[in-house]
Amino acid sequence: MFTRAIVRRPSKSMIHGITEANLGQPDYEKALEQHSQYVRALESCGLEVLVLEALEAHPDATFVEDTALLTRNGAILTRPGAESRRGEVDSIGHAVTRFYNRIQSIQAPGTLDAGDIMMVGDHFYVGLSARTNQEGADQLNRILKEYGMTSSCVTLKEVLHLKTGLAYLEKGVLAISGEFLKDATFDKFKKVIVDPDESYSANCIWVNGTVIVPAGFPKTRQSIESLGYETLEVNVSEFRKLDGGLSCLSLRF
Ligand code: CIR
Repeated sequence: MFTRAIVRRPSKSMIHGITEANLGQPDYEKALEQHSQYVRALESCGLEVLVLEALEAHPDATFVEDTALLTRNGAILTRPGAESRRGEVDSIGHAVTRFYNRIQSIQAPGTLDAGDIMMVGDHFYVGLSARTNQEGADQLNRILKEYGMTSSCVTLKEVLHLKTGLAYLEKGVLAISGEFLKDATFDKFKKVIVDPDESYSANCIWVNGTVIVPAGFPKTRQSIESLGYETLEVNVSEFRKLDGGLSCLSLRF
């Protein structure tokens, strides 16, 4: 179970965030409204949410997930693969010290975006991607070992982050799409197969028994509900325009 989340309000500069989505510029006012709804959804799942101030100097800073990994035994601050995002980490580090005594950091030349990390109990799957390199994954593995946990790597070919295409829904259930469907690494899971025309919804989040899904993907929502989960829909269209989704917008711990 999670008890808390950390989020960060989008900045006006978000319209200049990194993107390959080709969906146009996000609407800042709409993004703010969607962000508030997202916070309310987390709260309705029982989380106490710390809302950090926007960081105008960092257009992508609302995607807090990438900057830290918060585990039950300690925290790890990342070193994001995109240089323009590295300055986000100090501010997250500051917030994390409120909750964790044990904090380590990924060091150069390692790079790691925590959107590439999927937690399954005490094991962490790490995507090697355009953002996360082998050195970053190796450092993470060493830190997790000190924390009494393990990790293994998955090489990405198409999607931005590991959790762009995968979401662990607890109880051995994995929402899975695209390139990961044929990866034997995930054979042991019970799968919710996300249809190619709903692939964005593979980025959904399990929060204390409820699965929060992005609005507008009825097939995925129904497949998840058919397994007995409660679901909640949140519209994150403005964050999708920046290649971001539900998981990217919070650190849940
Ligand atoms: C980026 O490219 O870094 C942001 N525009 C989107 C980050 C999305 N984060 C995530 O998938 N964990």
